[in-house]
Amino acid sequence: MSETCIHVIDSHTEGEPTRVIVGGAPALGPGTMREKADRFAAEFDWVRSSVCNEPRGHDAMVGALICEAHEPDCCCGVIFFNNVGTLNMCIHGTIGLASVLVHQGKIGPGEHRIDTPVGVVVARVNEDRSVTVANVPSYRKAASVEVEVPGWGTVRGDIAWAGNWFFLIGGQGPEVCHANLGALTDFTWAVRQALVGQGITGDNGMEIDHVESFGPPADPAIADSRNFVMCPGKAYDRSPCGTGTSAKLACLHADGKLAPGEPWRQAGILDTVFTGTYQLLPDGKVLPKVTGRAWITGEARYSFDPADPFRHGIPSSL
Ligand code: PYC
Repeated sequence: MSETCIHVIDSHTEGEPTRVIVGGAPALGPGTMREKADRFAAEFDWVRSSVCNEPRGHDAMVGALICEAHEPDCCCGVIFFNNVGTLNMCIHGTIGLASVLVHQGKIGPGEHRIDTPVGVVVARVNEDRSVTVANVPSYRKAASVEVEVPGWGTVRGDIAWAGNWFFLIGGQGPEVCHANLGALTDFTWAVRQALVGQGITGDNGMEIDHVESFGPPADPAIADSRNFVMCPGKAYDRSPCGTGTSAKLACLHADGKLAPGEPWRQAGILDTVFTGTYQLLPDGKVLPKVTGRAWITGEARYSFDPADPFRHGIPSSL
């Protein structure tokens, strides 16, 4: 009855879910993590959809496929994916992955190199079970870029790379608070579509697929800022978004507003917090380090009944 069985362990990182495939995944063969991610997208999209989409998942679900690393000295490689496709990088997911590996007894406190499609990141499991992720080198590409957004007017934002491409907006659009989830979704999605429509991209024409809006924190004793992050599948990040926090660090550095090593406490829309710092690299880019916590929430083995029309998930309505 079952053509295959996929074994997953679920967690959430400061509110944002990660579903790690720990067994039953297809082998992706040799190559770099980018090549493996491209092969996963081209040949095994049913795995992504089975894991992230309804009826097993939902629009906010982020999946993680553990692979053999290509780069030396890594404990593993990982491909992140969501309701619509693969992600370049994901820090909340890396914190979730490291916490799952700790849960399984595969790693302990200390530093662990993890290979991703955009480069090697280092996850440090701290004694208190929080995880600090040293991201890929990050930078602000452009400041105060204008985009005409139908229904919202001219919106200005910074464009930054931090493992994903971000458009960072401050002081425009709906107030960044939980009561405004619908309006924030409409605003940031309209910005994302306008960026695509007006050909505003990251380097090498890469799509800016994350839009981040900032406002003041609920409590300045706990955080320096609060964000709302729109992800590529039109779901908002329940956590403060680790790559989004990294992009913010790159912009704060570029504006001379945060010194290397100085902590930045980034709250998300649920008021959970990632703490970020950065190190300045010789080429002027920054190396962000983001700390957060994940909790294991469950474990499942998926079966695939050939008679079930939705065994490979219901495609996202996007
Ligand atoms: O934490 O980097 C992150 C992330 C990206 C998309 C969702 N979370």
